[in-house]
Amino acid sequence: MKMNTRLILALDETDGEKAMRIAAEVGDLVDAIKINWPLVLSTAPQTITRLAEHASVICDFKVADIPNTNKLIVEQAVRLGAAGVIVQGFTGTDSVEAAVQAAQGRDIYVVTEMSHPGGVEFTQPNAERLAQIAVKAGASGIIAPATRPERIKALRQIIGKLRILSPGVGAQGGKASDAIVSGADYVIVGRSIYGSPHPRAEAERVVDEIRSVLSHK
Ligand code: OMP
Repeated sequence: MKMNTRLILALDETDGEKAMRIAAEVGDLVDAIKINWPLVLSTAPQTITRLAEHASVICDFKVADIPNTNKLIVEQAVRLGAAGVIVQGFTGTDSVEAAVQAAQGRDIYVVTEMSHPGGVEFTQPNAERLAQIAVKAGASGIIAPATRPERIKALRQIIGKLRILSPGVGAQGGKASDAIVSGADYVIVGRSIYGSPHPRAEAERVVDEIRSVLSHK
């Protein structure tokens, strides 16, 4: 995945044609498009391949299974054109390692502390261990919450140079600039872009906000 605007679009739009229109409209403004179950299930897995014409595609399947099943899922995502896949870490190091191997050089990202309020119940107390599993298994990076930027800083201490992708910006209340200043490499933004009447203008606004803090870093 390139590192230019540091914006990743979470395309959870369930109208397939609208999703493709938005992908075409903002493709040059994003470093990747993240696809999750809502769009895959409302269209078809081949949507991954179609989106890959506009940007690198990250499959957010939050894969959470035994090593063999993780491997089978990641292989299919890669076959369809995924540049990265998001997996859960609570399944253990062997399951994440199986995903990393199956990805054959594509990126595996491990979920640590989740961005929503319930993320404090189970994922927050275990986030440091999940980040350690990401490091041990050879993942490319982690997912960490823009809604709690101080946690991005804490998790950076554990993962060193691995990448941090940070969701929770906009609709969930987090700020792109806070996440980047706290050490995120990329921010993940969904509803506030694809749900906007002017998705491109909103994406440009987020990119400008990110650039304004990067120039001071
Ligand atoms: P918006 O809240 O609409 O900006 O979308 C956020 C996107 O990031 C959704 O696709 C979520 O599934 C995803 N996400 C989180 O919101 N919180 C997390 O802790 C982890 C993820 C993720 O793994 O991407």
